[in-house]
Formats: sequence, structure tokens, C-alpha cells
Amino acid sequence: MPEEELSKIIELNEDLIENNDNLAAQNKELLKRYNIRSFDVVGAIGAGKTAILESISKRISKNRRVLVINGDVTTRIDADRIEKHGVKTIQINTGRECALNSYHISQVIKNSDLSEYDVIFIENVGNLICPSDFILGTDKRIVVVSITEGPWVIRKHPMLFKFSDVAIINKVDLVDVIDVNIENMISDALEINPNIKIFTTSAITDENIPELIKELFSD
Ligand SMILES: Nc1nc2c(ncn2[C@@H]2O[C@H](COP(=O)(O)OP(=O)(O)OP(=O)(O)O)[C@@H](O)[C@H]2O)c(=O)[nH]1
Ligand SMILES: [Mg+2]
Repeated sequence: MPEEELSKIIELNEDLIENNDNLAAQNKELLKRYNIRSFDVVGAIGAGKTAILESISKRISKNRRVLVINGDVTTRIDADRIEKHGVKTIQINTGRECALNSYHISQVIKNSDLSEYDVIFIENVGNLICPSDFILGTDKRIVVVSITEGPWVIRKHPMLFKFSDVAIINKVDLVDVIDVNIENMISDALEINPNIKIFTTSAITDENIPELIKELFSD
């Protein structure tokens, strides 16, 4: 590719990321104005993002007004699963895009009555690479992997761990049948980001889900 074209592509990418960051800052301000606590949940396909949000929703929906925004390429399967637990959901279908961006979120929050919510969770499209470039304007980012993705999944995808506040290593109920050392996965995450808060969970048995909720709502 000619050098001139390559530099245009790089500039375009930089513009995209800068525009995304600016819009994310506006999202953050709007959510703050309504006193809404917000989290975006990123992670591998099938790691258990929706299952964890189901587990959290059923525990907190009695005391808090929750909206879950689900990013998915084409379906509303995840939103339908979560809605059963007494929270509101909005599905965003991203089509060919492999991650949500702050424009998607700005459209949703501009067109919602934010006075109806105390908490917003955003489940991103399952992907450990694309979402790292696109912050959304939430208070905290949660990254989810599971032990079934293999012992190297964290080391192979450092970017999301570097820029997340909370890491979840899920499906620990399967530890007896999967050859993986969870302690090593925890060390990998801490090496990438010494400040990250790590929870080893099972969305099936609810192991450590109350502790996770405590962390999310502690300050
Ligand atoms: N054994 C076990 N299975 C789990 C756990 N969490 C999720 N699953 C199962 O893993 C599969 C995928 O879970 P989802 O919650 O759909 O995962 P996801 O990360 O939302 O997937 P995408 O949105 O498609 O990226 C489902 O069959 C869940 O029942 C867990 O902690 N333990
Ligand atoms: Mg999901």
C-alpha cells in the first residue's frame, strides 16, 4: 500500500478514537447528571457476560432500578434472558461492527428517560480485542473471561485487562474438568494491571457473585 494511503488510514483511525473519547466524556457527564452508576462489561464470546448480568440483576433489581443495554451483532437473545429478572433492557444490534462505541450509547441514553434508572450495565459484543479502543463513558469497565478459554487467555489479551477496573474469571465450577491453574490466571491479570479487582465466579452456582456486587456498589 502506498505510504500516503497508509498515513490517511492511520489518521482516520486516530480521528475515530478521538471522536469516540469525546462522545464518551459527554455520555459520562449525562449519566452523572442523573446520578446513575454505570458499568460496561466486555469479554470473550460465551465467557458468561449475560449469565453474570442475569445473576446480578436478580439480586439487585428489588432495590435498584436497572437498565441493561445489550450489544449483539444481530439477535436480542441476551436482552430477553436478562429481562426475565425484573430489569429493563435495550438491545443494540451492531451489524458488522465487532464492538459498541460511544455513539451507540449516546443514541440510547439521549432517547431514554434517565430519571427512571439508578444503574446501567452495558454488555458489549463478545470480543476480547475490538472493545479495547472504544470507551463508552461508564464509571467502570468489567472484563470477563472464563476458565474454558484456556490458561493463556489473559496473557494473550492484555489490552482489555490494562484498561478495566474489575476482572472476572468465570465458570470456576468447571475447575475439576478443565486443566487450568486459576491462581496463574490471577497473577497474569495482576501483572498486566496491579490495580484490577479480580473475582473468580460461577454464574451457575453464584459463587462470589455477592462479593462482586459488593465491590461494584461499595463507593
Ligand atoms: N458451567 C458454567 N457455565 C456457564 C457459566 N456462565 C455461563 N455459562 C454458560 O456458558 C454459555 C455462554 O454464556 P453467556 O452468558 O451467554 O455468555 P456471553 O459472554 O454473554 O456470550 P456472548 O454474549 O455470546 O458473547 C451458556 O451456556 C451459559 O449457561 C458458569 O459460570 N459456569
Ligand atoms: Mg451475552
